Amino acid sequence: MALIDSATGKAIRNYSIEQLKDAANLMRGYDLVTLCAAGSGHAGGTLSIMDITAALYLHVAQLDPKNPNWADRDRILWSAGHKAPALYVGLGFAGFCDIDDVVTLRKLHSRFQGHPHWLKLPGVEVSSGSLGQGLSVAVGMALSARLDEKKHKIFCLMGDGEQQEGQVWEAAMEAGHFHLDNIIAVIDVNRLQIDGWVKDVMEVQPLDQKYAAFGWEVLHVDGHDMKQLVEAFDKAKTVVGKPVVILADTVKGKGVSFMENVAGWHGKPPNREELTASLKELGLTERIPVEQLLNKAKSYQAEMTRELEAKMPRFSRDFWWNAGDAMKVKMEPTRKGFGKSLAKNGDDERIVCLGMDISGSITISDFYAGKPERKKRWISMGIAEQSATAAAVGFAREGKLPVIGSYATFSAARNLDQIRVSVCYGNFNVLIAGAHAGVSVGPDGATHQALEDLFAMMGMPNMSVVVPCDIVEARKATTHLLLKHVGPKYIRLAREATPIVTDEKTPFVFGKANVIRLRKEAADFVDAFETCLADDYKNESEDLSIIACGPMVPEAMRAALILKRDYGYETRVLNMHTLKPIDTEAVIRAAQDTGVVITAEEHQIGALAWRVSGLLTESKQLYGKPLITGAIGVKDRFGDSGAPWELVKELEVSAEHIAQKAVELMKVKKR
Ligand SMILES: Cc1ncc(C[n+]2csc(CCOP(=O)(O)OP(=O)(O)O)c2C)c(N)n1
Repeated sequence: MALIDSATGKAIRNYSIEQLKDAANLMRGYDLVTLCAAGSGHAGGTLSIMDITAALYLHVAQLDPKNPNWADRDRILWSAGHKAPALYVGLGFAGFCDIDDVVTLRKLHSRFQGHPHWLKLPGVEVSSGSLGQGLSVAVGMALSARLDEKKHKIFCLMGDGEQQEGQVWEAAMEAGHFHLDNIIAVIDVNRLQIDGWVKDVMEVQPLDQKYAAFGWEVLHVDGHDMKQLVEAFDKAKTVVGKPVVILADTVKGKGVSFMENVAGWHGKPPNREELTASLKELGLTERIPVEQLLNKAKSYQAEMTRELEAKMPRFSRDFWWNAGDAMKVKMEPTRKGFGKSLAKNGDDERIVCLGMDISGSITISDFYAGKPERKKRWISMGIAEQSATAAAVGFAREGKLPVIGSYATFSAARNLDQIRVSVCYGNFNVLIAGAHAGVSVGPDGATHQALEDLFAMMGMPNMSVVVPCDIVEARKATTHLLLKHVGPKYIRLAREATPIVTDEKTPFVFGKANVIRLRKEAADFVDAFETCLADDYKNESEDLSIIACGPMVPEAMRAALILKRDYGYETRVLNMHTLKPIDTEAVIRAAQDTGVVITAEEHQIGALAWRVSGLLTESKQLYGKPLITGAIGVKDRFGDSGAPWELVKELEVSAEHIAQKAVELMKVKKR
C-alpha cells in the first residue's frame, strides 16, 4: 500500500505489477512530451529511472498526495536532480499535481523547474541539482526520524556517475556508522554519464563491495523488472541495523531504441519527429493527448512572454538585438573562445586539462579534439570538483599549467575551500574556467545559474579574475591567462550566444579597461562604435559612464545607442574585462569626467558595483565632487528556469534596464 489517505489510513489506489508496468510506460511517454515541449532537458536518465519512479511513487512509498507534508510519510530524495522530469511525472501520476501541467517544464516561473525546487512544488522534499548532496540530506532526515521515534523510510535516488562525488562517501560512512536502517538508497546504474561510459570517465565499481565495506546491506536488481524492483523494496524495508542500497541495473534511454545506451541523449530532448517515433515505439501514440499538451505548453509560454514584455522599459522603438536597422549583430558563446585558445595553444607540453564530466559543452575538450597526442595530458577526473581542484594544485606544484572547468557554480563554488586554501593561499598557477555562468544556462534553472561566483573569486587574495565580453575577447583572455599570467586565475564564460563586439584589432590588455564610444550610424551594430584602451582615451566630457563586464558590455553599448537616439546623451562605456586587478584609473577618470557612473553586471549586484564604489569612495581626486551612481545586476534573488534572453529581461540585466537607470540619473544630474 503506497498512496493512502493519511486521515483515514485507507488506500487511495492499489497497483498490481502489471498496472505498475503500464504506468511506467505511460510515464515515459509524458516525460518525453514534456521534454519536447521544453526544448531542453534530460531524456536518457529520466527514461532509465522511470520504472524505479513508478514503483516508488505508486506502490512502495507511503504518501498522501492530498497531504504532502504528512509527518509519517516516507521521504523520497532526488539527489540526481537533473532527472526532475521523472520526479514530476511520478508526482503527477501519484496525484500531487495535474499531470498535464508538467508540460510547462523548464519555462519561466513554472512549478516544474529544470531542477526540483521544494518551495515551488508539493511532494518535492528538498531542492537539488548539484550532484552528490542527497545522501547527506537523507542522513540528516534519518537521524531526525530516530530522534522523533518515527518509523518512515527515507529513499534517496542517485546516479552511478554521481558516486564520483566524494560527499556521497562521507554520507555513506555516516549512514553506516549510525546504523541508519531507515535509509534506502537506490542507484540508477545505467553505466553512462555525460562524457561517456562511467568506467572510462572514472570507474566507480565495485559499488556492492564499497557500500558493503561502509556497513550497508546491498541488493541487486534489474531496474526495469517491476516485480524484482517491488520485491527488492519490500526486502529493503525489513532490513534492521544497517542502511540499504539497491543497485538497479538500467539502460540509459530505456524504451526508445535510438536513445538507448547513447551518451549524447544525456541532456537532450526529442524534437517533434523524434517524439512521434518514441511514442510509437512505446505503443503510446493513441494514449497521450500530445497536441493538447504541446498547445498547453505554448499558451503558457505566450502568457509568460506577455507578462515579461509588459514589465520591460519602453523607448521610441524596439532596440533589441537584430530588431531592424542598426541592431544587426553576430552572436556566439564566450565559452567557445576558451576552447579555441586551448586548441591553439595545447601543444605546450606544460598544459594539462582536467575534465569534470562536462567537457564538450564547456569546450575544454577542444584541447584534445583531433590531437590524439595531447590525450595523455587530458585527465578525466569525473564528477569530483573538489578533488580535481586540489589535483590541479599538485600539477601546478610540479611546474605544469593545469586548467579546470565546469559550470561556474561547480568549478568556483562547490570547491571553494580547495580554491581558497590549496590554490590561492599557495598562490598556484591554476586556470579555473567558470563556464555557463550568469543566466545563460537558462532552463536548467537557479541551481545551475552562477550569480554569486565573482564575489568569492574576487574576494580571494592572489586570484585574478577576467570576464570577457565576447568570444574573441574570451580567446585572447584565455591565451593571456594560460601562457602569460602566473598565479591563480578565474575566467568567467557564458553558455548562450552573445553579441560579438570586438575583433582581432581590438586591444586586450590584462588589467586595463577599454573605452567604447558610439560614433555614427551604421547598418551593423558594432560598426557604429569605436574602441580604444582607456589609457589612450581623451576626455570628451560625456554625459555619463557605464562600467560593464562580460556579456553586459554589449548590453551597455546597446544602452548607449538607446540613450543617444532617444535622449541625445553621450555615454562612455568601459569594458572592464579584468575585474581583478581592476583598472582603477579608468574608473576614477570616468567618474571625474562624467559625474554619473552606472555599473552593469550579469551577477548579483556587487561584484562589480561594490568594487567600483569602493574605488570611488577611496579616491582623493573625487573628494568634494558630486557623483551620481547606479547599479544594474541581479537583486539578491535566485534565478529561475526560462530561456536565457527571457532571464536577461526577468532579472533586469538588459540594455533597456541600464538605459532606464541612466535616464533616471540624468534627471538628477540636470537638477
Ligand atoms: C556537482 C555537480 N557537478 C556536475 C553536474 C553536472 N551534471 C549533471 S548530470 C551529470 C552526469 C551524471 O551522471 P549520472 O549520475 O551517471 O546520471 P545519469 O547518467 O543517470 O543521468 C553531471 C556531471 C551537477 N549537476 N552537479
